[in-house]
Amino acid sequence: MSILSKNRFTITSALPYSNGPLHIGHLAGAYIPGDIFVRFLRLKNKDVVYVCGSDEHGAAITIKAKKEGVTPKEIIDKYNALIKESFEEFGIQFDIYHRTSEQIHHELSQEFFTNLYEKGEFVEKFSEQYYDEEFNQFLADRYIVGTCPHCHSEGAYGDQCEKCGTSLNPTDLINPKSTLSGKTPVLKETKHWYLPLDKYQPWLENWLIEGKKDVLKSNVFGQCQSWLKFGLQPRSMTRDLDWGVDVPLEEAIGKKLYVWLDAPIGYISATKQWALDNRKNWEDYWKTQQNPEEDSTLIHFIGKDNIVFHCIIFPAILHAHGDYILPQNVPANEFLNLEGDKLSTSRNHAVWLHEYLQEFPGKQDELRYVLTSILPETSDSEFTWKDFQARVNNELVAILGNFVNRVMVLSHKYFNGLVSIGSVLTDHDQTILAELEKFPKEIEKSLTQYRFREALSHFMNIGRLGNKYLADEEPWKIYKEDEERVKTVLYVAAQIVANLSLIAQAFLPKTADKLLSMLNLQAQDWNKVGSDSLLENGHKLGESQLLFEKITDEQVAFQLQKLADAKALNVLEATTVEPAKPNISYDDFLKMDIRIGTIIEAEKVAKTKKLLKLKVDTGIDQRTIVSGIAEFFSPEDIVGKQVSILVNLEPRNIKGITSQGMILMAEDTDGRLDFVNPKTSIKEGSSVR
Ligand code: B3M
Ligand code: ZN
Repeated sequence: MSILSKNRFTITSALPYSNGPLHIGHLAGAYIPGDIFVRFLRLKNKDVVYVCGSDEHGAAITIKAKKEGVTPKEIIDKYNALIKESFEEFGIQFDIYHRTSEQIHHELSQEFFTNLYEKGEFVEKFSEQYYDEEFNQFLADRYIVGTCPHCHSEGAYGDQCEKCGTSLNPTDLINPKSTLSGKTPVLKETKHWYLPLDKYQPWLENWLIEGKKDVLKSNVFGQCQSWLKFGLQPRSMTRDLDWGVDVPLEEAIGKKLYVWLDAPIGYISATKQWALDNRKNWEDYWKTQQNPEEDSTLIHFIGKDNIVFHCIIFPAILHAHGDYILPQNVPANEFLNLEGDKLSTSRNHAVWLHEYLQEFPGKQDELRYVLTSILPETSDSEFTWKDFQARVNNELVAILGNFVNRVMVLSHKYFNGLVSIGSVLTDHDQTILAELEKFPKEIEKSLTQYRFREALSHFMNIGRLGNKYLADEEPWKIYKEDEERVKTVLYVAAQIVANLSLIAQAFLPKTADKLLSMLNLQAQDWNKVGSDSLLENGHKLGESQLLFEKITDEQVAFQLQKLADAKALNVLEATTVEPAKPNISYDDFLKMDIRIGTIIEAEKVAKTKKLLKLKVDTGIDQRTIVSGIAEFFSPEDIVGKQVSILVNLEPRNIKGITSQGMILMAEDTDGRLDFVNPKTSIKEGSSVR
């Protein structure tokens, strides 16, 4: 059954963290698809609310604040404003762009927590959490990085590996490190409230795997399937953090809700605020209705790294709460790459929207068009500036712009902008109009299956149809001998332009406005699309306007240079030696007991890539030390080697092994390691000062 049999829709696009500006990857992931879909639904006269807002909690914000040396509040205010403006500029038509720092959101999030708490849904657990002893604080997921236990890539976060998408708990990480001090964190006991995802597994299997196998896109379904196959684990819904929504419990003073508990509730609180502002009832858009037929259809537009949260965790929360509708679909996109490399905020390898707006003023639709043409709908895709130029010049300018321009110019030149039917329609005219009539259905079909690239190419094919029609008829050649025929040709051509203007409302809002004003036509809904008489006989066209301009080679070169400069800066930064740390006293130095010892045994630590378990003769004793050097040294090569050892470092538990001390290593900026050791053999136990 087509989704269009439904009347009411609740559409969301992922709430961006307000810790940085937006880039093209954001647009291509969750916003352009969501916006096109919503525009289409509105053209179909559906009752739609489209919500979004800034995600202003979690470590993403506090880490950024720490980096910039300002308060989290300053960070969220700054980026919320910037992000909101970018969305407006690109015509992303949210009904509300809200913020999770608003009171109404805190209250609703706490209501969810309390509801689940009172029903006894949470499992309370004392657990050991990573704690940074240097910074005296518990470490939130994003403050811990390490090796992913699934794909073994480096730099996985405590809650998720961005390489393979697996959702993780911090203790799953191999060789965890605090991002605050760079040190290995210690485990310390704390109490938290867990959502028993394992308990909901059977329900999820039924609802998601059984119920949605023909609904979800294959990339989304595949991910869900593999998580469920792996087996869901309880997940803590609270955190030891100082920024976020307070846990509404006496005994949890100082703790906050997990950001992935409160963030999706942000969709609901945004709707609540919008309803208050617009005399609507928010429950119509979120609660189950007496008659299930009247339930709103909930659709989440997101990027692939958010799939687990929208397909598994949030639905489980809504289900546990009860009375709420569940997502009908989650058409997540894969990732967009840029010039052969992953988009990266930290490496500044990106096309920032606020910069694009300055460098290409008024050209929002050009970017919308190109991004829509290459959306990573089923697999990762690639943006290059050359391709951007080619698509703008060869498609927007040469096909759409050229066709519209010829119709406008000729109509004004020959008939003063009057559209009139002239003589009778020929067979050719009839065929063209019949073809025109087929497009809306095709586009509708693509859009309802979230195939936006395909939908856009149908749209452009209407422009191609128009151009071919003019090329076949050559009205400029027959004007002298058969003016009436030229009238008819331009009448047919103008109907094609009129159709383009209505369909453009879904994809290219600025272009649609220009076209409508050029045609002197009112905006109209999707029922009118496909019609062969959008412009009446005798209609007067408006003024012609420039639709698109060519992107020049200089513009492309400038953008490529910008990316190259960013890359060069990164290389420079990466090879720059770290500045010295603050001075310490001589006494501080003397606290470290460093000795020369000899490695007498060495073996790999099972299931890790980096760790070796060493037995070392320190002169004082023979002890076990776990060292992260396996990528550079094999066990057989280092037995018998003399090394420097910090012998009075507190013992630490690494992968279930008690490590008593640390082997001192030299590490260069590329992360290469070597021992700090004497040139000649020195007696074990000799001290290093
Ligand atoms: N802020 C994560 C992200 O931008 C997060 C999305 C929340 S959606 C409820 O990837
Ligand atoms: Zn991984």
